[in-house]
Amino acid sequence: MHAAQDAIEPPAPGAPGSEPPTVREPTEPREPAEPKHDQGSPATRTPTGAETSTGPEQVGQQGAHLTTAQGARLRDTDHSLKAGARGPTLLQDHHLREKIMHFDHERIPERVVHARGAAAHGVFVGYGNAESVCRATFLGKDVKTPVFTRFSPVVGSRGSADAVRDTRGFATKFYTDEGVFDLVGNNIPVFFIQDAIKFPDVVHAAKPHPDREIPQAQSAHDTFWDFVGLHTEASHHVMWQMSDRGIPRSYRMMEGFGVHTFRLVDASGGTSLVKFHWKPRLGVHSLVWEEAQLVNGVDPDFHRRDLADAIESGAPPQWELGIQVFPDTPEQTFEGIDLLDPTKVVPEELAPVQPVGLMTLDANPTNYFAETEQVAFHPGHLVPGIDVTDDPLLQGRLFSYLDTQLTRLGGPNFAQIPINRPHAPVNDMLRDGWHQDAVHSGAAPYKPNSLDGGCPFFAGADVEALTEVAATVPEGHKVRESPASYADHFTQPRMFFRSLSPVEQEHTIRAYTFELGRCYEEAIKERYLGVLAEIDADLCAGVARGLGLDVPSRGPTGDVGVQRAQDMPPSPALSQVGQEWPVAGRVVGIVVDTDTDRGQVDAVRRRAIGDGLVPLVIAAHGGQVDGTSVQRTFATTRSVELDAVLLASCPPPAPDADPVGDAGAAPLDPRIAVLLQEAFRHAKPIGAWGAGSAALDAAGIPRSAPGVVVDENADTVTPEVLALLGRHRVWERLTGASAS
Ligand code: HDD
Repeated sequence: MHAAQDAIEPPAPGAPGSEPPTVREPTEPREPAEPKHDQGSPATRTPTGAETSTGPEQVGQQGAHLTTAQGARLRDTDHSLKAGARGPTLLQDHHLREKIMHFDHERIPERVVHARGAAAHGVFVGYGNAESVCRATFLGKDVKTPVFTRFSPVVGSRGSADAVRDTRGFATKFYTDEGVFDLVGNNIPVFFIQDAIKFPDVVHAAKPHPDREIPQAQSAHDTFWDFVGLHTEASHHVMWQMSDRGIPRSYRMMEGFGVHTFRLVDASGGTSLVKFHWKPRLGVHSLVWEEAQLVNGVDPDFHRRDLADAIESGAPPQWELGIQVFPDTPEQTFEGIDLLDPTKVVPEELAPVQPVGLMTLDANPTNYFAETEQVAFHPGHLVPGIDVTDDPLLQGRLFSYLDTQLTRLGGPNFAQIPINRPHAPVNDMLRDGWHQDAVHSGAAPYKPNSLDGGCPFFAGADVEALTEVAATVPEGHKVRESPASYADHFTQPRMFFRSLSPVEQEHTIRAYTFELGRCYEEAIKERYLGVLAEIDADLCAGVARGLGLDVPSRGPTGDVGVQRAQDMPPSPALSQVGQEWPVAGRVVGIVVDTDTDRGQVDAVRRRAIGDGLVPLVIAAHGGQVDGTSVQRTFATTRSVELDAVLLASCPPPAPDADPVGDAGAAPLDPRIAVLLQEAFRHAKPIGAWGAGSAALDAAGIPRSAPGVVVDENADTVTPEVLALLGRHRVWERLTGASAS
């Protein structure tokens, strides 16, 4: 390990910010949600708590009178002004014209990528241990900074589904005392391309086909695989996407990565290179493929709902911000890895991720459009102590994010939209333009001036942002080419695949097989098999078998001059299997009926709530069953919203339903049979006691299977099931041909 990595210490256990807040009892699901606290009187602060000088930003529905936009009171909003009850509508009806005009313009262009998103407010608390490498004050010990984080699939449009196979955005706005810092990352630490000039190309390839605009929100189509087969620098990113990382269980259970290498500057001007990581307290977990497909039908808003419910129920998700620190050498490499190449990771085993602060997301947005839709991130929003590097992907992004907001948010004043307003004082010399909210005083928005007393003044070198670090710019001719080190496209995907557990490898093989299997062009499939052959022979053989094609004998034929794959040691940190994680915020279904022992169910619920879980009682009908409140009925629940199932009964089918299960087994409601079979296939822990055990037999689930816990009493079953939940899934069930 290099000395630069030793520079900071992880926080001591018990240090401020290192403990999760106490989890309150989760609220029971309810529809519709209670009115939000701020649908009342106008506030004088922005949604993130910044003071506003331009009047009320949060306007509720509960004023005494309905008015026009001009404040004129209205007596009717249901009838237009007409010449007689059956006569034509009169142009003079201002309310009609204003109402329709405004409605006609309610939509703004969706983001060209990351159109669909979900976001939350929170706070970041610095541990104070990064001060030796970075002078940004928000990393200081116990410094609290408001944040707003938006998560987003990349490809789908605003109305698409959440659980698609895709990369996820992970963008955080820190409203620091020194100005806004945006960390605009993804849940995958590498990117498709090495140079921003290719971004329009990769997005055109990934988006739906231009003729029929299908498929929506997925990469399983010809243009995507055509592009990535011909641009093999994408191989590493594609490998992550085809792995379980491409279908996260929850935004709360995703890592985040700044992707690029950034430059940190310390108080005396010393610099280091750094990669940013977000580590979720709940661990990194994924859906299984069949589950993801069901989710997209059953609950297309699965991730959005999960984030909002967890926050509302008092289980706010948390992530530690971590950094990998590298010496700022002229070569800008570490252990032979080019730090300016955004298709490469530095394995954590070579450069440990050192935690420098904790983010807690504890408040849902009040208004989706005002906050989640209008938030404008930018990798160039930097504070003193954090600087960019020459990574050509990052350099291009510095242009794109400013530019896109002009169209999306309708002009150059988007920094004045409440969600985007800095908490640090703003004293720019930018003036006028569409949607100018400020009423600037003064006569001389230029410098130097003598008319406004010379104001505003310049900052000292110790607090200025956007510092020009005296990094050496390599001399040479102007060229359109990449450095030789960018030609290694296969070493790291090989390392990634070989770092996965067998069950994760199997999922990855199936994902490639499915996606390529959805392509029509044989040549595209064959070309990509060539890429896989270069990465790993078993991977290639598995996919070729599924496609019914020959294993190619040659490597890729796409990019010219690409290097052969080298062997790197595997990085165990890349696997999601084999660790224990907190279970807070997980959902446990409890199936009850009139024969259920209510005392036992109450005890299970108390235990689950005590551990921060969300127990859902499931019964044949809503309301109450023998005094126990029901949260889901057999008609309104599906297995995919549950992380584990507990059976306190074997509810029989409705009188008019067809019987299911083996002859001789107790009759079971077919919807519960399906729920159990899915939960079993998706390797979820299942527990049963008393009459509940008979439901297992009726659904054809072996009592002796791994992760199936059966006993006479809930007291013994529940702790075992919750312990299994800590491993996320019963991985043993996910091997073999029947695995999902
Ligand atoms: Fe980007 C949005 C992340 C490369 C151009 N990007 C966007 C968002 C995230 C990322 C999380 C959504 C932000 C939000 O929630 O509003 N993008 C990345 C990462 C990249 C990356 C991690 C590579 C490491 N992006 C990238 C390149 C370009 C863009 C190379 C263009 C040259 N990205 C955009 C954009 C978007 C955007 C078109 C769409 C909406 C927006 O910016 O505000 O400008």
